[in-house]
Amino acid sequence: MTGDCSRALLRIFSYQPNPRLWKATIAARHCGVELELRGAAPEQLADWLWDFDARPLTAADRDDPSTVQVGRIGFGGTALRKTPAFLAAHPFGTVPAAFSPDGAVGIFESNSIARAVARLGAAQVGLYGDDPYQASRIDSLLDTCLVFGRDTQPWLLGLRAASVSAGLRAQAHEACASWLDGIERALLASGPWLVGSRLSLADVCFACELTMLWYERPRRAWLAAQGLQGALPDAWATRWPRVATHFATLRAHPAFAPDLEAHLARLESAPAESTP
Ligand SMILES: N[C@@H](CCC(=O)N[C@@H](CS)C(=O)NCC(=O)O)C(=O)O
Repeated sequence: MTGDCSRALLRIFSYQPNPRLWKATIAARHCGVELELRGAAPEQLADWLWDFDARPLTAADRDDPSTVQVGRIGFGGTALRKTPAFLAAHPFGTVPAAFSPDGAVGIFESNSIARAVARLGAAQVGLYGDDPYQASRIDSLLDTCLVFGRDTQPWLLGLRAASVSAGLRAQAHEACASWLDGIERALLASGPWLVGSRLSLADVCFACELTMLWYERPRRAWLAAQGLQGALPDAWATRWPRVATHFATLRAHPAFAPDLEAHLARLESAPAESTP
C-alpha cells in the first residue's frame, strides 16, 4: 500500500503512529489504493519541513525564517517549519495532510482524507455507500466522529502534558457518553454495520476515533492518583454492548488489524504508569 511511490494516488504527511491517519490506510487497504506516507514520531515533526515534499530539515531550511509557524494544537508553543505552499494547500496547517500526486490539491481533516481514498477506490468496493442517501448517512456519522474528536482532544492533549482537571475530564466523558449512545442506537437500528449491509467509511472512522481513547489505558494509575477516572468508563463494554462487539469485530478485520491490533494490544498490556 505504501511501497511504490510512483503509483501512489495520494501522499499523506503525518506524525506516526496516528489513529486518524489510519482512517486513510485502512480504507486504502480495503480498496486496493496505493498511498505514499511521510512523517515521523510526533516529537520529531518540529525537525521536519511541513511541505508537499515533507522531509527532515536541512541546515538551509533551518536558516529560512519565512517558514516559522508556532504550533497550536498538540504542538502548542513549538516552532514548526511550514512552507507557504504547505499553508496554501493546508490553510489550517494541520496533520494529517494529504496531497494529490502532483501536490496541486491539499486535502485536510482526517475524515475527508479517508473520503478521498474511498472515492479513488470506488470502483473496487463501495466504502462510501450505494447511493446518495447512504453516502450522506455516512457523512452524518463522520461529522459526529469529528465533533467527538474535537471534544475529547483537550483531554487527550492534557493527559499527554500531565495537565488535567475534573472539568476537562467531565467534558470528555460527556463527549464519550453522547457519541457512544448514538453509535449504540445506530447499530441497534441497522447492525452489524453502521450503514447499509457492509463495511463503510462510517465503520472505519468510528474505529479509529475510538482508538484515540486507548491512550488513556496506561495512564489510569496516574489518573487515579489525581482522583480522576478515564473519560471512557471502565464498564464501557457493558454500557454500550453493540459498540463493544462492533469494535472487537473491526479491530480483527484484515483491513484494520495491521494498523489497530498491535497498537491497541500494546496499550492494553502496557504497565500502569505513575506519570503520563
Ligand atoms: N480534526 C483534525 C485534527 C487534526 C489536528 O488537530 N492536528 C494537530 C495535531 S493533533 C496539528 O496538526 N497541529 C499543528 C499545529 O497546531 O500547528 C483531523 O481529524 O485531521
